[in-house]
Amino acid sequence: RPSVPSRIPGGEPTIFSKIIARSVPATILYEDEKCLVFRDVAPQAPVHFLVIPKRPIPRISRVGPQDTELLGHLLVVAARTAQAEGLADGYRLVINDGKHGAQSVYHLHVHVLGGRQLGWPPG
Ligand code: D5M
Repeated sequence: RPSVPSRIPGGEPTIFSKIIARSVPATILYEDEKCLVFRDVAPQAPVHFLVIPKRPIPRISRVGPQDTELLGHLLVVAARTAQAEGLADGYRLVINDGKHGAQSVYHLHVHVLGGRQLGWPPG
């Protein structure tokens, strides 16, 4: 069958599945049974890492009530890792969704950006 490009919304697998499987390298900051945290390969701030569920939910607009606990866990891990990264002056969490949100990898991920003064509003 034809291969499914990872950029197709809902298509699998993405590059993040390969990072979870360790077939693509990444700088991993934290891992547990439900999630993985690694540095963004194209950092937009001095500290920029991603928190992803191991289960490949494609995007935030596809979540349901069954995902409530997992989504809470991702945010708690994001905050704990931000603290471990020394972001005591604050930071920003971002979830891009779909075309207008400029999502490029269709495996849900929380961006954590910090280490400099961020602007508002985002572009
Ligand atoms: O963000 C997707 C993010 O994923 C973007 O900031 C680059 C990052 N990325 C893409 N490939 C890799 C690898 N291989 N390692 C680490 N980070 C990666 P989005 O919100 O979908 O636009």
